[in-house]
Amino acid sequence: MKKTINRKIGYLVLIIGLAACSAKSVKHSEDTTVEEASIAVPSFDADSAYAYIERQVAQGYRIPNTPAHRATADYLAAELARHGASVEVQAGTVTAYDGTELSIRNIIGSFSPEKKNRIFLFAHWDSRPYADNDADKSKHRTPIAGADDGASGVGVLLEIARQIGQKQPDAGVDIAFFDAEDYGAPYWSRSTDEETWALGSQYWARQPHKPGYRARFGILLDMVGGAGAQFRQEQFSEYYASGLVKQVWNTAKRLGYGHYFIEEAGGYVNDDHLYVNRYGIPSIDIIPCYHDTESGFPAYWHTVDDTMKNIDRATLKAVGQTVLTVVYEE
Ligand code: AHN
Ligand code: ZN
Repeated sequence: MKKTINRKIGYLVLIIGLAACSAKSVKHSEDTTVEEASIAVPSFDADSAYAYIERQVAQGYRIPNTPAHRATADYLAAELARHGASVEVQAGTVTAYDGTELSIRNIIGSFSPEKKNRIFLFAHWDSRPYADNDADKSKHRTPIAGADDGASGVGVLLEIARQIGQKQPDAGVDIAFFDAEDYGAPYWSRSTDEETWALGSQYWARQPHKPGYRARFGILLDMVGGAGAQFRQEQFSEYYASGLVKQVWNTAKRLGYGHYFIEEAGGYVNDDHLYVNRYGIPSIDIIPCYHDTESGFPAYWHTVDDTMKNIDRATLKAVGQTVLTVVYEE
């Protein structure tokens, strides 16, 4: 009996081993067995990502022109550098929907900057100054903690940076934390101008951190930590980078995360990836999309309930392991 079980486990290990190598061995059929072993994908540590999210939320509201915002920028730049990235902090001024001049910082960490084959990973790091989707109208001018909306994408990318620091993938990777994504016009401003959102990535697209910067593709992580999140296929992503949408959703399915990455169309979301796409890097947005909430986003979106209590390590693992796998298989 025991022998049978052992043999079964043995076969299981063999099958998993073959499955793990199959993608790469097709692409590089001339590679030796030794080189194939080097493509093993690191294990994404969801506890680490969770701690990175907690750390950002503990810093306070990451709203441009505030001390907590400046302190967070310093922390994020230092953390990328600690993991071995060459860091550029792009400081600038943009004009908000109400005419306020915002001091912003886009933070970009580059791994293996000499490599031509590059992947661009990004998230916004600011948090919204208004809980203008809260059921309680008296909260609409209160800032949100932005545990999911902002901090989650950055937390996953910091953990990916930590993994890359320990073991370089074949591709060069650039990780950008964009500022002022979430300072868009609230309803009381009477502006419906979509361009009041994503000010940091718009700034970067006009003036990239390196002139003529190129990457093969980009992946945006936005609100990737909510318990039971469902990532449907966002439609600007489908328009600009349908092959990458398939690659990411197939990778998730292969890893057993098909219940997070649903193969259905989501809505069109005006987000940082739109400006990276217009700049010329085909990019997708991993973002929850629902048909049963008014906003199409999770119920706590832009409310005072966007706190750590919604953040689930299992979701962070699903997203982090999927993106890490895509990165290491390129
Ligand atoms: C708008 O609501 C216009 N865009 C959604 C992008 C977003 C906001 N992501 C996080 N917060
Ligand atoms: Zn937001």
